[in-house]
Amino acid sequence: MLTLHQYHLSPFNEKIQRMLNYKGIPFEERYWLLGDRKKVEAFNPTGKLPALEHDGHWVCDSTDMAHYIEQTFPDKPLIPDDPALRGMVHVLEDWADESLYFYEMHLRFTTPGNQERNIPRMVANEKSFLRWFLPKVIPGGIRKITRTQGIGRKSLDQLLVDAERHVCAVDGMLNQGDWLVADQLSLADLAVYAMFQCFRDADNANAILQRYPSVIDWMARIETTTSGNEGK
Ligand SMILES: N[C@@H](CCC(=O)N[C@@H](CS)C(=O)NCC(=O)O)C(=O)O
Repeated sequence: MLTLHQYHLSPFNEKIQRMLNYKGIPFEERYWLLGDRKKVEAFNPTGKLPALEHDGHWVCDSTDMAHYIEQTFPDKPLIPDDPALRGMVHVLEDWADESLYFYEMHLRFTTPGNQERNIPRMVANEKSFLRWFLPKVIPGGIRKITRTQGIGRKSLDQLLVDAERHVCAVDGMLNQGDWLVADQLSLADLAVYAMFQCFRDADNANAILQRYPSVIDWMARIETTTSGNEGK
């Protein structure tokens, strides 16, 4: 049996959930609280989630999980064999995980209006002290991360210009077909989708998405093709 261990509201959950849904592989979900960090570190020393447990075997990074799933359950492939296409899928997945991720996180959890709505959702299941305390420290903690990464040093206006350039890039890629790489759904679509799905929870980023109907249609296509029990 597969168990996906997750924190609430992480885009990386959705990338893996949709991959498993598409391949028709049943899995259980276990959600951990931010207050459970020590228990999480017992199976993943980085303290990060998601983590995948498969009959006692652990995989602890969503990219590693995606490759593990693809190797273990090769039907309905999501990572192409062709080296050029495989390279393109890798580059797009890495762009989503290592660039778009910081935009969605910064916009959802540190910008006015979005922060007040999304942080309570993130901590809704924590014990009462942490439900009170975490909203006071999470925005500052995330700002520290994005300042170190770089984007957190830009003005909000500049960040939104960048975000629109990213959405526009996907819009441009969709001029050539229904999916980002070649003519079929791949891990690249799921990774980028997962970040744009989080953009929807930030009013300023969602307004950008809404200006690109081909991107909205592509997101709907992914939802139809990979639906299951995701979205918690
Ligand atoms: N590269 C990792 C990133 C996972 C990640 O950053 N997860 C966040 C939640 S969105 C996390 O666990 N944060 C807690 C922490 O950094 O301590 C992956 O692809 O799985």
